[in-house]
Amino acid sequence: MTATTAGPSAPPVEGAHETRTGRRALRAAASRVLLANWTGSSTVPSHTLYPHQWSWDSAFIAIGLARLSPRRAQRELETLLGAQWGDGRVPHIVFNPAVPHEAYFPSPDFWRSSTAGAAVGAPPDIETSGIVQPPVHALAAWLVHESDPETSGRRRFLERVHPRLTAWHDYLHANRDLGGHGLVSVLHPWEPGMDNSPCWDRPLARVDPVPATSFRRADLTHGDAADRPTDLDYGRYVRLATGYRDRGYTDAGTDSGTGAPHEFTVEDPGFNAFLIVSEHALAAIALTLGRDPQPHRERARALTTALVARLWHPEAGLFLCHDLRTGTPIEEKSVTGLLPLLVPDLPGDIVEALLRTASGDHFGLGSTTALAPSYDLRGRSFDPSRYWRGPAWFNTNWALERGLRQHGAFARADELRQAILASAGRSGFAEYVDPRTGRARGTTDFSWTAAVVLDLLARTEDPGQDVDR
Ligand code: 9WN
Repeated sequence: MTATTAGPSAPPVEGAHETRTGRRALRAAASRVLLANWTGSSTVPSHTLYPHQWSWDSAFIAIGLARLSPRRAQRELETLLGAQWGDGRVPHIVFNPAVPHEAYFPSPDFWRSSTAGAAVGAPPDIETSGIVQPPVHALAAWLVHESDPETSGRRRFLERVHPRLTAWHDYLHANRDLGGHGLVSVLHPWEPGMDNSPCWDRPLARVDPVPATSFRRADLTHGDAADRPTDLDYGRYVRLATGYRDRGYTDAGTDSGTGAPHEFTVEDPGFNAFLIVSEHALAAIALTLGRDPQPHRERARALTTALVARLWHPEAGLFLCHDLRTGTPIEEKSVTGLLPLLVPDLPGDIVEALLRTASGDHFGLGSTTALAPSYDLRGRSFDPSRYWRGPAWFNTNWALERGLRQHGAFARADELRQAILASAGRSGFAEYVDPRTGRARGTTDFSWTAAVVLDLLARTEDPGQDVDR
């Protein structure tokens, strides 16, 4: 891996999705973002703010890269899976040794994976973080394969990734059902990928923050402080990660059903929805390889039952996170509670309710907002700019588009697809946008924004596509 520098920002592409020429321009612009963010073996989310490889980013990136270069998409996932730990976990960051430590906090010398994680199988020769992110990878591997089965077959891509993806899911099932209820728990707000969501405010309030003077944030060098978490949040993130590291990244905690000894243990609907979809993808992969798909289907079925039984709240009209330490639901409406739309076997009344909630006052999809916000428009903590506390993100909207289409809401899926394309192009492939105005927030030239554009364009009639095999 080499450390590469950022190229010029993508200029806004206005109304590009509406004509054939426009779609070609949008595709070219999105391709330039991914090509510029490629480091030789994987893709950085952003050269400035996130100069390493991130786990769920790589899954979305691979889905988009597959439309550009199936080989590169395969490499993206295989690089990530190459950093898998012996216990099966796929770390949330794989560090590029060529990038200086000051470029991102927390850096490898904070996580110390190769030493602190040695007992649970952290690789000795690659530095990574020790926490995880949502398991979008098997879904990504399947979509990468499907986009070009011939190249995938020739390169034996599925054969190579299947054991690693299975080990990853095994880790989650065996080590992360911290409540013992058949759902996977997250033990740090970075794990569900929606770091600063108001859903974490209450469980995080119990965590004693380390002083802000004890660490040096790198994100504020590149990002606007109004778009990012506060120092107090960071103090708590650091406390939780330090505790996990100092316990050798061990997960034991199922006995009490409260997730002890972890101070923060939450069952998150989005994380579990991605796991269900990825179990279905593993079933499809197993079938393609002539192996038994049944264990994956069985797991998907059991997870779906547990998801509905534990996290569905009809009075709220969506799924809620569940705080294992207090044994109570977290009464905040977040886009994570809509993500189970991705799950194929969801009961019909729940699908109907989710569709109503998505377009109702709290998310405004298709009425007051073009893209679903990350958090309740009417919530006490709504902030249109700050990180996961209101802005609309492109990966979650891509997932919702897929969920809408899967459940037959074609017109709404088409509308959302057009909105994603328009907003991504207009915002210079922003990390996230103000859900009411579409104004770019966070960084630009953001990889998964470009990736979901490439995927959605390829699913659009006449995308004007050339693929490098
Ligand atoms: C911490 C890389 C990642 C995304 C997360 C997003 C943000 C990191 C940070 O960036 O998190 O993992 O430094 O804020 O919240 O979803 O994977 O794009």
